[in-house]
Amino acid sequence: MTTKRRALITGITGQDGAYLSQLLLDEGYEVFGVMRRSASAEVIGERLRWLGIAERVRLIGANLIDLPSLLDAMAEARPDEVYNLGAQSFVKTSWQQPYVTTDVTAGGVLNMLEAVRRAAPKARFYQASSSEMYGGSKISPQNEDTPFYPRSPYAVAKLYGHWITVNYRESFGMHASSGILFNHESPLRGIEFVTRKVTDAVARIKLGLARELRMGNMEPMRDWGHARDYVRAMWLMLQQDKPADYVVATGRTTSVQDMCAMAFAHAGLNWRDHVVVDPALFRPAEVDRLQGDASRARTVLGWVPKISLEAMIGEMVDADIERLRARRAAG
Ligand code: NDP
Ligand code: GDR
Repeated sequence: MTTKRRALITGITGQDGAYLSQLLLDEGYEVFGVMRRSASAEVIGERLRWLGIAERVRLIGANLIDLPSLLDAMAEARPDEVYNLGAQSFVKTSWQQPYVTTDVTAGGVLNMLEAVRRAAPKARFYQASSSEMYGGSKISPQNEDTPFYPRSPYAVAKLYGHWITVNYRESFGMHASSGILFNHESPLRGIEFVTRKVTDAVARIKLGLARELRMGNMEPMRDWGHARDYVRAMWLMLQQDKPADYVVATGRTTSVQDMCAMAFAHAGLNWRDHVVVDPALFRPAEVDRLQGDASRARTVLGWVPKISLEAMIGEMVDADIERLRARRAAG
């Protein structure tokens, strides 16, 4: 009998953690996840329940800012692969809570690398880096060699996480890879992010529960893909003999306004009838345009995205309509 491979995921209760868990379970892994203590634990497992896998993953109480708890998590999970997806991941919040963002999103990576080095030295490590690190770059499309220019406390923290991962790989020979992932979404996206905010509003308007959607800056352009496609790239990175850094993107960039128009049109609505631009929702510094060049991921990993933006936005609108209908039916 072959023993099952074991994976430990931080951020397992988030969007990517849920889809990655599903993929790893399908691949026959035993999946462990770090969950931070919360008074609302039953709400936090919602995404895993949505995918029907909550009973199949093993949750371990730990926190990215608490190294002893991470060492204990390593000892319990004895992982072959570690995916560090946990973070304060909302860019706008990073201006309101820069210290929390730095402690978790930057310092948490160092804690994880130390925990792996000390307690699971053979494990392969994945760091969830971000296209936000390119921020103000004037070079487009962006690839692994494009210089970084972070434009938020979040992006600065991610840049630290990226370089400390590279440094531990080069210093200690760790199998540590950094995935520079561009925006990816799904029906499990947090409601504060722009795609889900829009698809939820479209569903409310469609069902007569709301009339208006207040938006921030409609001009920024993003390279949006589907989380289900992107977690496959994470896994592929850790299946390689050699660790490396990879851009993961679709190569197509779309404005917030065009994405918005797409979502309304999917429900037979016109965005111009409902959207109000509110300057109070603008960010202190904006990232105007992101577009990734995922040639390395395509060549080395054989990774290509399968789900189009139109299909994804349609899936998200339909899922939000379904959720609201179910809530209404439940009273
Ligand atoms: P989410 O915001 O959905 O999930 C974040 C996860 O981190 C949650 O499980 C959260 O737990 C956990 N977490 C937050 N703080 C701590 C802490 N102190 N200790 C332990 N866990 C903590 O993010 P996504 O799934 O969208 O993204 C996954 C990762 O990929 C993040 O690092 C993000 O920054 C990065 N990324 C995401 C992209 C995207 O477009 N989605 C693109 C590029 C990078 P809880 O449920 O308790 O809040
Ligand atoms: P982003 O995602 O900051 O790119 O970070 P988000 O969806 O929050 O914003 C995308 C763009 O939309 C503009 N925008 C609005 N955004 C939000 N959230 N709400 C609004 O009302 C609104 N109006 C306009 C924003 O200004 C921005 O330009 C995401 C996160 O998942 C990060 O963790 C990840 O690293 C990056 O993607 C890649």
